[in-house]
Amino acid sequence: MKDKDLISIEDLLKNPEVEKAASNINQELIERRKYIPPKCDVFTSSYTVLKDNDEFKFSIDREVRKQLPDIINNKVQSIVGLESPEESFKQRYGKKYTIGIVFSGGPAPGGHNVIAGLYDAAKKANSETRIIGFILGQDGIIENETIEITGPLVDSYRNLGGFTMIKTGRAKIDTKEKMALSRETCKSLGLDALVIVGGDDSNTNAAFLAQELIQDRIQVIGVPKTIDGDIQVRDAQGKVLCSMSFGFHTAARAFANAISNLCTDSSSDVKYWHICKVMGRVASHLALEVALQTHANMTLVGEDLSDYIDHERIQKAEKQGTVDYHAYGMTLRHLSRVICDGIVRRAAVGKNFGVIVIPEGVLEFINEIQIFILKLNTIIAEYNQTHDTNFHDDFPALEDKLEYLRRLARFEREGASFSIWNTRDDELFNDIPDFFQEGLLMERDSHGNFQFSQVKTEKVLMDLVKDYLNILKENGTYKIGIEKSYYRKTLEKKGLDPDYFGPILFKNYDNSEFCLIKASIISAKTLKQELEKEGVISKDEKIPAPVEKIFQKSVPKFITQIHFYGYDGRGNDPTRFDCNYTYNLGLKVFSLIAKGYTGQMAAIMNLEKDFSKWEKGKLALVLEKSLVDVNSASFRVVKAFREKWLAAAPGEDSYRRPGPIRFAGKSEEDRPITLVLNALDNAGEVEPERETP
Ligand code: FBP
Repeated sequence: MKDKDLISIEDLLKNPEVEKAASNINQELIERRKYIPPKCDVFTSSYTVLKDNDEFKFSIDREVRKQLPDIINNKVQSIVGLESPEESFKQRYGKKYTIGIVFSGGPAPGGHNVIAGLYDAAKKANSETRIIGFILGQDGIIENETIEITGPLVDSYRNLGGFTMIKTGRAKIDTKEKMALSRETCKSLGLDALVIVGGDDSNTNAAFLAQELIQDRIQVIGVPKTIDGDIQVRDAQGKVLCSMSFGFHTAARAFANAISNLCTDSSSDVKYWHICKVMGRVASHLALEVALQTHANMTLVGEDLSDYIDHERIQKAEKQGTVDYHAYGMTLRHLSRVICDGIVRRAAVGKNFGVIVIPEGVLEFINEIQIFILKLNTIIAEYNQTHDTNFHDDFPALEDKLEYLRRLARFEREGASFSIWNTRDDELFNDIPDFFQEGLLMERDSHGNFQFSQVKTEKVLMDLVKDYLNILKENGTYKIGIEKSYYRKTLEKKGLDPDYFGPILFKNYDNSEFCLIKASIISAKTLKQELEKEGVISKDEKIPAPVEKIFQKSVPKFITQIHFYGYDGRGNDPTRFDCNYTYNLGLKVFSLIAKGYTGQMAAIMNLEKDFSKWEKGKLALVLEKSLVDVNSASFRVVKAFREKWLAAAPGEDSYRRPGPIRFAGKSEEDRPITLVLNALDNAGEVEPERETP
């Protein structure tokens, strides 16, 4: 285009289309901000009141009872609506509160709606009530860094993802000093209540903070969040109090959409295996949901692997009169073999492509790696404690760290007192690739957690897979199956008789739709030898071109594309399920505060059912992470369909298209699939999906 045809930059920037493109307010944002999540029936009443719910029983740890004497006897509460309570109740309910709120840990879609729900309920009860946000996680409490949460601020974040409004952090109030500073902050701000939105650690911490602040009459309420889906609270009899933390559905749906697109691409261009690592620090809940959403060809579930026993190896050892201790527990090598088996079987029916889902925390369930992680965690913690410094500052480079470990192994060899790191550990550790050593030795997060998201788990596994596939290729067992009709056409076109060459080239010519070249033919040279042996060609003759073409087509190339799905899904705008769930959690938090409770965790029951049956608030105190239950309905379904989804058979793959998260419109599913399936075990009945109001 000539210069004189160009619109001037001044005019260009004034153009309404350009203004629209340059604005950060688009239609999706407008619709999201406008959306008003429906309220559970109980929250449509003028007031809410809490009633002890004796259905739930807990076994309480003696030490916890000692440390949390004033809150440990809290009962699970159910919320009921109230229209005309007594005057004293109205006064307490409508009193002017100052409420602090903080996000803790990784962002989870829906957090802003917890604030919105709390804000709306609190302001409805008394418009003078103040909501104060602590900035950047619990550091904000320790350091008294706050922001006033106003109506316009809340409105600008309604139904939006992230924790952007007040940010988050991973600090913990875990020392007497930090506890004292936090208490000071809460008192100086005149807080009536503090709301901690966080994971299992933060909610457990919240219970201790509640105990500490009871003397100041400051209530502490926890709200369970994490995309990992590993906060699932049950009572001692297994009754479900909280079946899913918020954020899980959105993250899983976002991952599933991206992974489903890869299924479509890979089955179109048929040349890549896509390796998709999905977040979930330890538990594989997200991977399981993604499997149900997408029907990817292979999905590893860590909890399933940890149950593994290699019976074949045990029997072999028994026959030899020995014991094979390595047969007990999954090894990386064995896992790579399982993956290779799927790849080889698909290749045999012409599918040299596919999608594998690997949970971020899978290494936690591989026996040999678990032992390394445990040992290294202990070594680093002991070092820090003994020297009152930081292991990683003292040994910044990998070589320094390895040298320290070598020293430990030497002490052990020289008969010094018991050492956690022995020569065998050191040898095994030195056998693994540098980048993986570095990953295993990397700094733990502030909660002492091993940071799986920083380790290239998929690379570790796929390197082993590639090595083994090369071995299988060389011994002739990894081949691409050639469709018989294609083979016939190719040979006939050049006047060759396919039925003559078929039994010479293939091991299954007579009985299969996809023909596999004999194991002994692994190169052009071995192909020629075979043809000579069978008297098809003489030493001086060339391999017939169509035969060579068929052979070349049978040689597999294993090309991978590696993906990590984590932060992207964690930052997604919430699904309607998460919007509604979190808004009602916020409303619930205010009910707990208005009734004067402390040391409680807000939860919504019956999430697996239709919205009209979502229920009230409940409580739990000290939380533990919950893993995927391999006896759950959702896992059993995935296991039952494993073979179908691997699709190592002629014909189409069985991929499912969940599509992108649709905020408006009718086609968005309204709850996570795992939630619905797991409820089948508990109740035997599931509410049909209904359009969300
Ligand atoms: P939370 O447990 O705090 O909710 O965080 C979960 C998570 O997203 C994990 O899935 C992931 O392993 C981890 O956070 C990543 O941590 P970081 O944000 O520090 O990289």
